[in-house]
Amino acid sequence: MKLTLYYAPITCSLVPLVTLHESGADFDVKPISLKNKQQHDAEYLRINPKGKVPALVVDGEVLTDGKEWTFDHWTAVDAYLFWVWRRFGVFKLKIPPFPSYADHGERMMERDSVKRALAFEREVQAQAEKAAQRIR
Ligand SMILES: N[C@@H](CCC(=O)N[C@@H](CS)C(=O)NCC(=O)O)C(=O)O
Repeated sequence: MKLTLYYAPITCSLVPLVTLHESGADFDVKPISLKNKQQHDAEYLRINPKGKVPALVVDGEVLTDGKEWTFDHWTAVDAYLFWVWRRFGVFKLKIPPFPSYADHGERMMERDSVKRALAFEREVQAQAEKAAQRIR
């Protein structure tokens, strides 16, 4: 089975990226830079005419909505919770006073899948920054 995930940093596409790492599947990731408006490129619109991430291509078939992911119950929900928790930090919002939610976020940060996804996110952001500097 060939899996290709179209992913953009900071977005909800972190959810399938973590989930794919958790599943242990072999997959490719194609970075899409929202900053550089790559989601509107003709090449990407052929994959996802909505111009949104994520898109997961499974043996040529494109899945574009969270409800269609086929993995087990736990991982996607945990990854979603983590993504929401992380945005409080990324956008410097007031963190809700739910200690167990914060604990969950800290535990997720320790997971190998999350570490790999976030390291990849940093790489993609650095590449997009370099590309943006070349355009300026
Ligand atoms: N679950 C929906 C929503 C996806 C969505 O809203 N993605 C955002 C990132 S979290 C996006 O691609 N935004 C870029 C844009 O709207 O130009 C889907 O899969 O189609």
